[in-house]
Amino acid sequence: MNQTAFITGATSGIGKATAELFAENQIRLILCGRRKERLEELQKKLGKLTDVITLQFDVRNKEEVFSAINSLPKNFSDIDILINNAGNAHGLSSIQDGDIDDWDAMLDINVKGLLYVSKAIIPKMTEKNRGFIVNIGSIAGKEVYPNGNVYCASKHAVNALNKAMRIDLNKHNIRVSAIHPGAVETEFSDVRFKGDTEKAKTVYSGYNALQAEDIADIIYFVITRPYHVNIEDLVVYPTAQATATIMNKS
Ligand code: NDP
Ligand code: 8X3
Repeated sequence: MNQTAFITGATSGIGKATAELFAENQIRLILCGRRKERLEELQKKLGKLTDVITLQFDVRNKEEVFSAINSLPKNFSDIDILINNAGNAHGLSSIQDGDIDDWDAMLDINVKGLLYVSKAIIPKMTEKNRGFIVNIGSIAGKEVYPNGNVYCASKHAVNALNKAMRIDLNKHNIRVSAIHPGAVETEFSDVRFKGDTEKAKTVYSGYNALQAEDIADIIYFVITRPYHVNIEDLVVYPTAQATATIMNKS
């Protein structure tokens, strides 16, 4: 597949699994994240399968975002697919007990970071009237659950931006899709619970949680439909999950 994909949050979880699957299918990769060692490992491993370049930046920092993207060598600057995946929950507290730094992190990363990256890449798509943006939302962008408040707000914003992008980019022939997973077993809960791995494990125990590879498969399916087909919005649960809060645990 002679295409170039730009994946944010490629150092872990859904982004990493997507990078691996894309590499197996010879999609050229621009992989982003903050953790340099992980980016280097990925470049070494996936570089055996496809062309890979890595960009280390924090999506919260707009100077870093624009300078990293503007520094792409010419042979990587023609981006066909943007996977807006970087994001996390920080904390799980009631609105009255929430930590303001956690709120800032979620809104800055999940919403503003996605906007900065999109703003830097969209002109590369509008100028050729072609491109594909896949936004990774969440069931938290469709429902609000107890103590999810600001994370849910950030993912509701992603849901709105996904729709807004599709509307505004419609005249540029650009496909825009969102995938909204339920529980996926990644480092997500380690981050949410600030490194409390025991607590994080309980989120995925007693049922078969989705794996990052399940979401990567879906992303690959979405981006490989014929160009006239746009899968605009998908919610994906583990079979054991019925809503954001109803989980059939043994
Ligand atoms: P992980 O914690 O495994 O991965 C998160 C990725 O985002 C990492 O690669 C991390 O890279 C990157 N990231 C986080 N903060 C920043 C930042 N400030 N700047 C740049 N990159 C950043 O979680 P998932 O794979 O599960 O999460 C991926 C997406 O899926 C997120 O948007 C999440 O909200 C969403 N999601 C996850 C679900 C789940 O249950 N796991 C369910 C629904 C949606 P690094 O730390 O190297 O910067
Ligand atoms: C991650 C899924 O249910 O923890 O977006 O919000 S949930």
